[in-house]
Amino acid sequence: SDNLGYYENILPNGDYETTCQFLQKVVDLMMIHIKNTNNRSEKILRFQHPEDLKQVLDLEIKKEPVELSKIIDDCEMVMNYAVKTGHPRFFNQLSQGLDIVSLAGEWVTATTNTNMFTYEIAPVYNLIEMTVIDKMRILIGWNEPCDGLLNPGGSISNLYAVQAAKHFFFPQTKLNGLFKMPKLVLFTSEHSHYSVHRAATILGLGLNQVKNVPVDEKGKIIPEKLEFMIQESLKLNEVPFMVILTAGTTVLGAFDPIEPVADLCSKYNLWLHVDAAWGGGALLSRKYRNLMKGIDRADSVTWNPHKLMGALLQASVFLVKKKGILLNCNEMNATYLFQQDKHYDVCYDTGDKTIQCGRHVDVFKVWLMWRAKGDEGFEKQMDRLFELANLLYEQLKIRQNYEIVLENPEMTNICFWYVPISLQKMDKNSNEYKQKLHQVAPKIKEKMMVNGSLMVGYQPLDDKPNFFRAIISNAATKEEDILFMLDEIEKLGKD
Ligand code: ABU
Repeated sequence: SDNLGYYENILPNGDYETTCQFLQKVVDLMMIHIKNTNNRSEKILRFQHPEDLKQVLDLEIKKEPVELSKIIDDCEMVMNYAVKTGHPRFFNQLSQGLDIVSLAGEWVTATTNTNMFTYEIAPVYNLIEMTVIDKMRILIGWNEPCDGLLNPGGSISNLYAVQAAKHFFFPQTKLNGLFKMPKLVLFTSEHSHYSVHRAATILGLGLNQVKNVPVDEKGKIIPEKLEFMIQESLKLNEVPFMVILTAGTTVLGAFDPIEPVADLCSKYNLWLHVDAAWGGGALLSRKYRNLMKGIDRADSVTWNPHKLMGALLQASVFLVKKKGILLNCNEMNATYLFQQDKHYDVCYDTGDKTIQCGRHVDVFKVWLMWRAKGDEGFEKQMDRLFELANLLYEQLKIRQNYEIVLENPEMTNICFWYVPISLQKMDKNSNEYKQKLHQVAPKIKEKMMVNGSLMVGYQPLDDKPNFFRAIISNAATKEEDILFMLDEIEKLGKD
């Protein structure tokens, strides 16, 4: 079976048996990767610097074909050097884990290889997308059927939000662009995701028209400052049209207060978008959904199941309360694709609502895992993540080499400094201390990656020197992994 020969031996022109042997070998390798991902004694990664990695890999696409056995080796090579993002000690990104049902969904999706743009070629997937959007709509608390799409990432979902808000208030911009328009201004917090700013550039509003509202010590937008800034903008004859709040900021995990900002949006007639890309999963928990109290008052919401809910990348949902707006914004009526005289109800063709043409099937793996867990299973999963985050926080409080960045965090982002003994006696307000502390996390991070034992992200924020941000969103993580993280950082960070 090792002698599979070349590409022409497998389907569509070769035989089914050779195809089975070839794919079985790839599946066997994937099963080893899955096993290793869940094995704590396996490394998370085998780090190589890019120039060194290039030396050990054979990446060239040659003129002549390579044998299928070599193609299998290529698959093995990729998995050998892949970062095991589902490893229980991977705390680096908001998206973590390797949910097996979601994986099955992704395999089925790949096997059925289709495009979401029409019901014609993706009938079940389009019905499933509508089902998932409606499920999320109910959790948000909107009473009427809404509109929505799965998109390639939260940044694109936020882009849809700005586009929808602009179109709602200024539909003429679809034809005229911003020609002869006043300055259209949107407000978001200093700690919101950078995709908000990028959306303003993509849509031609300009970065200067994004006003960054100050946050409090917990990283939450300050509604009084927001109102002041709206009024200042009006005095300058600008046209405020939108506020973007964050439910779970990227670094601190802060939840902006939705109710008072929704009041301001009603008062000044502004579109309210809530970027719950990260925090959205908490809506599945009765204990934590109140973090987003008032989200039902939003005009639109971003919610990424590939983050807290642990769906495989990628799965980002944009939901919008006003039905029809996505089609109005984006409709181009390509007659080769969206014929209106098809023999079925063409409202099930979703393609003309999007900014894409081809759209990957992201929804199946989300739906499949949700079915497998049920709402009850997801609620348990969410509560467990918060429980583990709390354990980490409590441990940090009692360990003398750590300092907490954000007291009483609301989300499963736990931010902290490791303070080596040599720095512990220094004046914490001195520049020298801050400069030295700033260098600690990158050094420890390098050691983690070279060892392959642990991955935790770090960053500076405002005037704070580099600190670790541990994200708890992996269903594989247990108490022992939280303790390991802190022990390992102490080990790697010793003076
Ligand atoms: N929204 C991008 C996620 C960034 C992170 O994983 O930290």
